[in-house]
Amino acid sequence: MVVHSLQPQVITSVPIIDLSCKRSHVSDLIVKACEEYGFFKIINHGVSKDIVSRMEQEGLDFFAKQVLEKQKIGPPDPLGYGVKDIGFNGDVGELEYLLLHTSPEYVSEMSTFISNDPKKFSSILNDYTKAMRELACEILDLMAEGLRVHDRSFFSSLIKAVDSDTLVRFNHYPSCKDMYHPRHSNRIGFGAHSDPQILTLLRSNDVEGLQICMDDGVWVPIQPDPNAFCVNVGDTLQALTNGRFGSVRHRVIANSLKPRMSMLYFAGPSLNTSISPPPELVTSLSPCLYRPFTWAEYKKTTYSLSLAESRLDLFRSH
Ligand code: GA4
Repeated sequence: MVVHSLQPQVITSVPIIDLSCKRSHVSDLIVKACEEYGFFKIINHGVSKDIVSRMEQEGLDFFAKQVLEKQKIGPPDPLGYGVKDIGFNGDVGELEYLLLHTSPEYVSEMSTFISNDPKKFSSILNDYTKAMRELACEILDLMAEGLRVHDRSFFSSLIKAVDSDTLVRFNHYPSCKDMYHPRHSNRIGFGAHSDPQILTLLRSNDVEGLQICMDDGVWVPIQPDPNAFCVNVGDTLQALTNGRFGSVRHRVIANSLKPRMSMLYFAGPSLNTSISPPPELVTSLSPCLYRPFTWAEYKKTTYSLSLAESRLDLFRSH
């Protein structure tokens, strides 16, 4: 006999997808995860541990520098080094960060201000960026397959462009002790928001803090796993899939006794890319949810609003 519980289902974890499994199975699981959560973790992703740990060390070395040194590349414009201030509309969080563009020209120019060994820094950052781009493209191709989009590189081609507007971010959430705060106060490390780009790949150390918001408003904590990558759908992918995938709201609570450091890869298209879904995802039953817009237009709107704003709603076609 099947007993149906009257209790609402409490979600305590998110899908963990093994990328080494059968391709057709993986693509179906990814589509399901993106429809239900807009978020999943991947394991057996093939990214070299060495690339990840060298990148992590660069972040740690940078944050360990004297404040005056770090401030040489701040305040962020929005790129550069920032402390507490997020964006230009008064949002604050309990963190310091380094936000960088991934274009090799920008990286080589900035490296001198970031590291005592700029050549080493730019080579590590470029290696990490390359590994993340390959992984992001692989995931986007799997999504296209799972969605039965004929052109399997429809999504990935957008982030492969040489002038793609892709960013890398190091977020460092100091421990409470460092911030002279009572131990268990629920300090907001990074306030609730969705990511504007196409896809985000996040890797963190083993310190918790990340949470995602479910449809019913319940915040689900994501267990940290330094060997996995967290993948989340960005606003632009929500528009590109005509709303099939949801751009999940997430936040970071910084109440840990240990410092958390995360490294994020925000895969975005080039500025002049027009964002509209492939024909397979637009039918008479599911007409176009959003009007076409360029990434430049969307990015401008993003920076004109505050962190928590649901900016994609402004682009709805009806
Ligand atoms: C969230 C995702 C990325 O970290 C980011 C952030 C950006 C910034 O910190 O400069 C934004 C934020 C993010 C969304 C709303 C705007 C823009 C701060 C902010 C208040 C780099 C991005 O692209 O959008």
